Amino acid sequence: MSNNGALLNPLQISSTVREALTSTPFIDIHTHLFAPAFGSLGLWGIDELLTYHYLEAEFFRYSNTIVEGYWTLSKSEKAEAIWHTLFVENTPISEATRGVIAILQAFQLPTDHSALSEARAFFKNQKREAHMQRVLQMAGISTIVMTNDPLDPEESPLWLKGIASHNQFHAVLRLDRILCTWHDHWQAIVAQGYAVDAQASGKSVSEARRFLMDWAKRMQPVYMACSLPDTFEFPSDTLGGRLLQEAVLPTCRELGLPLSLMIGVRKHVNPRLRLGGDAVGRANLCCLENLCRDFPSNRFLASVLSRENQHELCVLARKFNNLMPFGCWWFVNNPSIVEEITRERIEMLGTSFIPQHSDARVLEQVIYKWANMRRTLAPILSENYRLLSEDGRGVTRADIQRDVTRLFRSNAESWMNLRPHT
Ligand code: RAT
Ligand code: ZN
Repeated sequence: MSNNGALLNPLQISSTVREALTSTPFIDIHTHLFAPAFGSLGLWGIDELLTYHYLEAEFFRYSNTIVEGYWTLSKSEKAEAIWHTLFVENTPISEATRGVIAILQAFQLPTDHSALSEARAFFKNQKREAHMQRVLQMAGISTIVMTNDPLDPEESPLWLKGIASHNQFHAVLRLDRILCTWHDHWQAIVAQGYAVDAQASGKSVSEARRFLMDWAKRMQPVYMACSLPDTFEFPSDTLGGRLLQEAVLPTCRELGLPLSLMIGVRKHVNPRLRLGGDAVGRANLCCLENLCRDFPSNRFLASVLSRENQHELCVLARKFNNLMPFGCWWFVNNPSIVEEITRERIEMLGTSFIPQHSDARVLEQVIYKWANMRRTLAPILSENYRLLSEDGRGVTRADIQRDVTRLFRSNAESWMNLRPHT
């Protein structure tokens, strides 16, 4: 029997799991990162890391700075204020602050009170493309899936001009402005040459379909996506419900693309905090049940924001094989909750889910977010293999490698129609 086929003892299981998690390049299926051709839309470096909206929200827990005053500061002034408040005057033990420390440490930069100027000098000296490759290598990821909004005033002109594809970055056609805020954006669709109106009446739906088709041709997306409120219902006799049913779902079917639904965000509960001002609400996942049942030829990727919805999502995935749960999103992307969700998913779904995405907005965040996932997952997987061995089915190195590949590569590859990596 080859080494790969030998049964492992508990110690060997743990080290093999760690090895497989370290050596397998992951696919990051939802980020807000951009390929280099998108220029300044792609954020990187220490000032961007410090002004991440997760940290901005934490900053106001400690600082008396008036929110409106904060927004008038320059990027570097904001970064300095956050550094001083969260990293000097307080101990950075929250998940998001610890992430910055882990990044500094990964580049062997100082992590103490005086680290900011050295970090700035370091990032200033990096050449963008080479730095990007190094970061992906450090994070152990081969492939990044972007979030691309055809109605974003900064992004859409780049696509319309034509943007070179990049073999490590894949596009996603994001639909929030179409499905959730049509009233504010239908005119931008008109400006791009489509005959839609404010009520999405008449030929608006077929024009919206033509819009999606044209953008899909331009972006070659791996899926379409929308983030939805906790109050989302389907079916629904609303403008968004109609556009989803009559424009988005048929276009996804025609193109063989999955639709990713991220459910449970309560937008702008504190608008003064801007991006950091959204909260969470428990959703009624009957919407997902109805979609999966009534549209069996559509495939759905789903992530839910509320901790209380996670178990229900696993149950639904057991009922519908056109549903793929993915990631631990935003407020549930903390080690204690990731652990709980991932245990639950393995127990209920085996390896038929996608455990994590980074949601990185700033390039270097992939380093700590993926390190955290590997660290949280290693003992969980090891324990499951130990239990399996105890129950009578020994595990081999080949079993473990197959499972890790499935969780972090091939489930995503097959759902997004990506050619497997060789
Ligand atoms: O996690 C985040 O950064 C959020 O602000 C959202 O962007 C969310 O991930 C989304 O894609 O809507
Ligand atoms: Zn996101």
